[in-house]
Amino acid sequence: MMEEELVRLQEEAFDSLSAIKHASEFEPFRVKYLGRKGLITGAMRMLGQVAPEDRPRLGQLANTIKKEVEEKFESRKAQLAVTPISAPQAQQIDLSLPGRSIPFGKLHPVTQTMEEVCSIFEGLGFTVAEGPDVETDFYNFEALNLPQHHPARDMHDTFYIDDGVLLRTHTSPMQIRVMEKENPPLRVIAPGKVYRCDSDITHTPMFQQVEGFLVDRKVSFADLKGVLSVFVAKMFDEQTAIRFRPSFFPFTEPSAEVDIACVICGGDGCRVCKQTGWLEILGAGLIDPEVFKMVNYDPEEYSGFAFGLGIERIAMLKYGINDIRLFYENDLRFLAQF
Ligand code: 2NL
Repeated sequence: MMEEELVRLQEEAFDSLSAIKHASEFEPFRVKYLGRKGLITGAMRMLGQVAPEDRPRLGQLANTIKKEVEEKFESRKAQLAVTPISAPQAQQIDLSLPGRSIPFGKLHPVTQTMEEVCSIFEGLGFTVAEGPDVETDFYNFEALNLPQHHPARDMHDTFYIDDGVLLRTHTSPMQIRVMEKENPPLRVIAPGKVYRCDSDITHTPMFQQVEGFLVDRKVSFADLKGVLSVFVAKMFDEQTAIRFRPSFFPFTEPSAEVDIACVICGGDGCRVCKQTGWLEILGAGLIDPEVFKMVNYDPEEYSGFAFGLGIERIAMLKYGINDIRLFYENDLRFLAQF
């Protein structure tokens, strides 16, 4: 009777040892079977009640069982401490291989160029003003000396949303909003997306622009030349030649287009500069008195300059890209190069 019970206890202990899957299960096992109040210890204590002639045999059996359970307990513990990778799996894993590298994202080349342009002007004391992409006809055209039916409006192939509501064709509306609210002296740049219904290798329907203006007493064309020369020196190369060509914008008078010596051939003439040696990078001028009247500034007291440049155009020159549409195709093979 006692013998059967001892053997069953051993089987039970062995089974539950084999079932152990986690190190945290060993201590409860030890307490249950091998502890001072455990099942095996309890069975040994019962030996005092068996017939004296059975006692040596059963005592020996109980000792053996206790020893075997203790041994299996220790070996199971050791086994679980180092669970080796099973053989077929071990052959497939080459522990000497380097880890997989995680690809880094980066800023879009147009964003990088935008940040560089803005930080140059911020370094010259300009503050940044941002505003809505959807504008009214008044801020986009009227206030900039482009009345309804003015022929110069044709230059800006406009996306209209509603009567008098449109996608801004330049960021100048933001400059008007600033001048309406604040008084000179002012030094402000307006970066952002602008929209024109136009698409070919030098035009996308959406492009990005930075416009800047400065208003104070006695601002002259020389101040404009100084600021833009510093910009070109910082953006391109300290030695880059710069020239101003007479031009026309409805919101500036006089107006100029600004060229830099070709970044490819250095001025000798090549395909990029169409053999002229020069590349146009921005438009600028002295703010037209008519614009000042629209924001209630006295043109007799104040003068100012303004300029506008396309960010994609600057990025194309800086990185030697010949098709503006590449910027907006989202091809990682192109974008990963910057
Ligand atoms: C270009 C030429 C230009 C301006 C933008 C401006 C803004 C105000 C008043 C007067 Cl509020 N002018 N902006 C002036 C001259 C040229 O942009 O080719 N942009 C890409």
